[in-house]
Amino acid sequence: VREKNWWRGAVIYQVYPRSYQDSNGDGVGDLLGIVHRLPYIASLGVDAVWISPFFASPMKDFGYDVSDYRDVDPMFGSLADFDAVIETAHSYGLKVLIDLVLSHTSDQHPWFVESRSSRDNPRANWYVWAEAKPDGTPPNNWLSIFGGPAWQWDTERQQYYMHNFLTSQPDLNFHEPQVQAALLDIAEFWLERGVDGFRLDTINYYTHDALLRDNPPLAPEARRAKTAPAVNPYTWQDHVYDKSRPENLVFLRKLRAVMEPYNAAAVGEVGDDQRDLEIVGEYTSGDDMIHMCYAFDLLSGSTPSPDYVRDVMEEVVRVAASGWVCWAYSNHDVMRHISRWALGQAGARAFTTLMMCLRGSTCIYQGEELGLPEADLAFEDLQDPYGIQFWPEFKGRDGCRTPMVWDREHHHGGFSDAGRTWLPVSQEHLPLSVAQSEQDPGALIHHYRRAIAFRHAHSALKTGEISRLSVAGTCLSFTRKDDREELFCAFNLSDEPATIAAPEGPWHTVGSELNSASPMADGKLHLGPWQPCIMQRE
Ligand code: TEU
Repeated sequence: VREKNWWRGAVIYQVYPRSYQDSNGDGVGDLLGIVHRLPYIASLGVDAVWISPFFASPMKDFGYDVSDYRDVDPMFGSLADFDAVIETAHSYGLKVLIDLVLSHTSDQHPWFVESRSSRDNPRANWYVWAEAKPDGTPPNNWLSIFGGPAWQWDTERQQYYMHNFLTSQPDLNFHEPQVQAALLDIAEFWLERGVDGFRLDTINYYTHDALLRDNPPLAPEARRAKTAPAVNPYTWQDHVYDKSRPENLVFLRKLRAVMEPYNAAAVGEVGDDQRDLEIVGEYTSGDDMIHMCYAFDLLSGSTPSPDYVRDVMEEVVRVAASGWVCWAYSNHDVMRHISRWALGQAGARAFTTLMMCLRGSTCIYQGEELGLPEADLAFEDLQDPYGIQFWPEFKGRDGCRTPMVWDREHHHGGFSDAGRTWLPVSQEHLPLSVAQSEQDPGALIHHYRRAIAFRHAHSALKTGEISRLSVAGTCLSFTRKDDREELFCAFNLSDEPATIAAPEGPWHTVGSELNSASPMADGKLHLGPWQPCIMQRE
């Protein structure tokens, strides 16, 4: 039986199955490879593992284009292998979240094959079909994130269909009740198979404006795209009609109801919206809504300054106070944060400690615990269509998707026995491999373990409120408090030493294993470069 609120404050480890561990020598990772590495994942002390899509797929978007939601792609194994993932994970006390991509399917999905075959078949209304304008151009100005219009002319049906992502990823029509019912059935299928919940892909894209109104342009100064690169014209529109529609709430409520008897948890991805935290608030507030949402505020942009982190956390308090955010610094879509923020070891450690002290749940992306930088790939190596489209201004998502490095002494760093792997193993990553890191007491992985354990040892960090957010020079501080304890957390986010006032009252330093500073006799906190100070009220 699952504890009802296990997901609050949980640490979730994201596995990108193509690149975790290859068990059959074809150069691509698979489910049995994950089974083999679950003891390692458990050793990090995380609560759950989120596995990116492993469903049957033509792999145009590497599994985010599903052609059968109820089967495993042969490249990744079989349903029996998936059962082994669940069983092994559970035996180590790990929850399993799978990645449901419900907003769109592959164009090879039988639903789409049928839907495009005529205008009056039983699934004719399952996708978003529309007439051309009289001059033959698309029905409106909506754009695909991956480049070009969001509309593709279909020669079979002689109509346009909508796709937010690739042309091979047609959007399902959530205005059609049968579509919603079919998707809820799929969720139930996996819950029955034993999953502990879902990472829900692109939940704010589910529904579109039924009147197909044009998106208004966005003023240049308002272009604060959170994930799409600036070179992408997608960032020039205000996406009020093609996504983040109020109707999404209705479907999310139904999904929650399906999950409820299983005590399962969902983390929904709210992608690329100017007001993403507000949407997170709408989607996660109340017991009938989904549990948490993944926000992009720490997943993009340059090194977060203390002011930026304070502003984001204050915005959460303002617009999503009764909701629940799931934070991440890295994932399979963005540049690895060590490179994006140009962090050294000390900086990486500081941001890890900070993450474990933030209010919310948290996702760690495979290899982040090793401090892997973004891999540098040649154009010839690229696999991601998004990168190929916008190269060289935007290099795409392959640099964060190269294979995991297990042991530099082994072929392909221990990832695979194949002659060639789907993306090359980064040579720069080899010295940081798991085996090498385990033997190096100064390696980042040990800090991840300590910081995760620290969070688990403090109920205030998992579920407590956050308050008194403040910035002094290069230092950010706040308190976390529940009915058991109150913690003061301060972080010097810079490579220069800094001094701040210690909080008033009887406090003692905790977290010496995280290099937490102690107050000096003068009542001040002298923080070394990147040093935190965490204190507990007596
Ligand atoms: O990503 C959604 C999303 O917001 C992306 O557009 C994101 O902006 C882009 O990948 C930024 O680099 C999800 C998945 O995480 C991604 O891998 C898929 O390609 C996408 O949905 C379509 O399913």
